[in-house]
Amino acid sequence: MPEMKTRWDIFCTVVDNFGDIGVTWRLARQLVAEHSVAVRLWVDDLRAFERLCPDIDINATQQWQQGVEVRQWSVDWQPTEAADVVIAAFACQLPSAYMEAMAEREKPPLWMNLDYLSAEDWVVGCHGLPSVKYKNVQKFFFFPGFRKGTGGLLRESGLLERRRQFQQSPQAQREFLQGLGIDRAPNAQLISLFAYENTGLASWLDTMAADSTPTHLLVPEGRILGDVERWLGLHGLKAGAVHVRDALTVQVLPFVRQDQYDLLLWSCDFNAVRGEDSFVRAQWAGRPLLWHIYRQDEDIHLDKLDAFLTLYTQGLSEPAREAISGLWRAWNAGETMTDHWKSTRKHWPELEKHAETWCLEQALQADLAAALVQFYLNWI
Ligand code: TRH
Repeated sequence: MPEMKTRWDIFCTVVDNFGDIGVTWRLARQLVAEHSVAVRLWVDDLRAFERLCPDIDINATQQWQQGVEVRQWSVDWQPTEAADVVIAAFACQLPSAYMEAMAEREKPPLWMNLDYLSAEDWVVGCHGLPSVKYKNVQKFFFFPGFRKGTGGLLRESGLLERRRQFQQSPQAQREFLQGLGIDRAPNAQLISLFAYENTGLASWLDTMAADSTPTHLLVPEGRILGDVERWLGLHGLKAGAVHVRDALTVQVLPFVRQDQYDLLLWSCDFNAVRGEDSFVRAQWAGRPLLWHIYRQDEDIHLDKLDAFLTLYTQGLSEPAREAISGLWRAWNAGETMTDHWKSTRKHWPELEKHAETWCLEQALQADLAAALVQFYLNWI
């Protein structure tokens, strides 16, 4: 008799942007590919999903993508059996009929809330703790994180080897970039820019334009484009547009599929990223990065930013630590970037080495999918 696979249901509400679906889609694929479980991914907004995975049929209520059963999570919920493991991503509220189905199971499922990523200390103490209970079904907190004792970070098996091979192959990089219409000048530094609207951008672009080293800036279509347009004095920038201002070439890219985005990060010397998933992927790229954190009420995101900086800058010399911390803080405050960028450039070799060291250190932790599976095995 074939072995019955453990069934997992992952619930995702797309609050805004792409991080919610970005994280859950990545997790779902990895669980299927590496842990041989059956995954249903319930998503309430297939249009956001389609941007990351153009194969998605936005009208299908049920479809299979890379071994994952994708279900449209619509308001008129149809009765369905509850799975063995249930993940509510980022505290989303499960349908009440599904909660009933969980409670009706002979053996209640393992119910977890996959929380937001944070480097703060308290995460270690809260990871894995019981949360609320619904009838006989206990919910648990599952916290991703950078520290020992957290749920770790999403990292597919073989990711760093694939990244290394790609970065060691000028031909693979050239082919990938050419496929996106990018013709990199031999001595130009390549930077990718994925960020929310930012009033600090103009000063950063001014500084790069005035630099003695040329920069080729790659900007996937998205929220920061308005600031780029203002700086260029142009309207209606579209993918494919290339504009040169002194030492700076600005090129608008299409929003690429999720696995291609990794290749973009791996190709660049420096990556500006945001939110949660691109932030983690830029760390796996092993290159220096700039994080635009997702804004939260009462500025609580600034505590998260500081917590990460404290952890990330350990092992850097004092001047390099000040340079990168100053750059990140200015970016997140929308302040002028000029002096911070110049100081960061001064410490470039150290920051490059450090990015690789940080990546390897983080890769010593169990990855998030493996940690979830282990949590389940300990629980049963
Ligand atoms: O899009 P984000 O800002 O997402 C989120 C959401 O705002 C969410 O509500 C919030 O909770 C979270 O941030 C903190 O940033 P993120 O997380 O980096 O997600 C972007 C996804 O888009 C990521 O999976 C990478 C992917 N991506 C592509 O697939 N192609 C692209 O060209 C680009 C630029 C990104």
